[in-house]
Amino acid sequence: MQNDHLAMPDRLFDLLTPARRIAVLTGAGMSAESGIPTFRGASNGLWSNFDPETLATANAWRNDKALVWGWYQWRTAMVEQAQPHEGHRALAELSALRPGLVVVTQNVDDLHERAGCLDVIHLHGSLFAPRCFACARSCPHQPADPALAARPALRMTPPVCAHCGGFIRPGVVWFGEQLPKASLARAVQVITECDALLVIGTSGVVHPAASLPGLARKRGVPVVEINPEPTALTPEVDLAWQVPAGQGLARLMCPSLDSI
Ligand code: BJW
Ligand code: ZN
Repeated sequence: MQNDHLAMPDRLFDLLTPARRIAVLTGAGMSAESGIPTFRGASNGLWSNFDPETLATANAWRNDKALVWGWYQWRTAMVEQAQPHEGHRALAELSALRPGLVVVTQNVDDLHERAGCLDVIHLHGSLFAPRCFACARSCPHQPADPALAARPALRMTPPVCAHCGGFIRPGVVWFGEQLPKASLARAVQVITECDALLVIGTSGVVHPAASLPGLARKRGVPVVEINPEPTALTPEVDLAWQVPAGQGLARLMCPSLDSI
């Protein structure tokens, strides 16, 4: 057998097989193999190269809208040019086999949906749901200029709201902001009722999302982590499979790859 560290642990199969309702919590690492940077990666993580205080808070927006809007347009352009990877597709296949499967994601991209996952809860909003900072009305998403994907620091004036003339902001959840109430409530319900929880590609340091696996653990429900690195959640999970999401999930859906 090649690549032994990628081989699926038998225990993972044993934990997932009897589970009727599988919940999946994903973070930035889920999209890493699609070329989307994570936040806390040591060299190319967004927070290693950009300051969250000046880009991902309501105060940052009040101080310099053009800086913030331009940075999010860069990230939107990157996501629009990215494609879901084999791990996104494997989760969508699993959800077709287990229709109760729900993906709870912290990601603001749409790669789960584009891979075919039908039930996705976005805890931290979406790059594709801009809204007015003043009146909160949603505004239609305009695709970003593809050339922006190569230009992270371009300042851009945000569009204005057709209803009140206020500035349109990215539809994401910044530090210090409340998560969308309905999304968080449903995520809590899904994770409280699941029979198994997969936690994929999150460092587990941002709350309240990082508290969700504890709800499953409290009920004795198996929690499996898929992440090439140990995280803040690793000590609390039943099984930590240290593989990249794409490779791991592809093996989960096609265990015969282990014998290649
Ligand atoms: C791979 C891989 C591969 C790599 N395969 N894996 C309790 C305690 C302490 C603090 C708080 C608390 N409760 C609330 C707070 C404050 C704060 C917080 O948590 N701060 C901590 C950082 C200390 N939380 C908030 O402010 C939240 N709001 C809130 O609590 O409001 C309360 C309130 C109530 C009433 C009124 C008002 C307010 C909001 C949090 C919003 C987070 N926003 C961001 C930005 C979103 C927009 C954007 O995209 O720009 O969300 S921050 C950033 O972190 C982003 C992510 O969703 C989030 C989580 O990061 P994630 O996904 O875990 O990524 P990384 O980079 O950290 O980890 C990647 C992982 O992938 C690593 O483990 C790698 O190993 C792994 N990996 N390659 C699999 N191929
Ligand atoms: Zn408005």
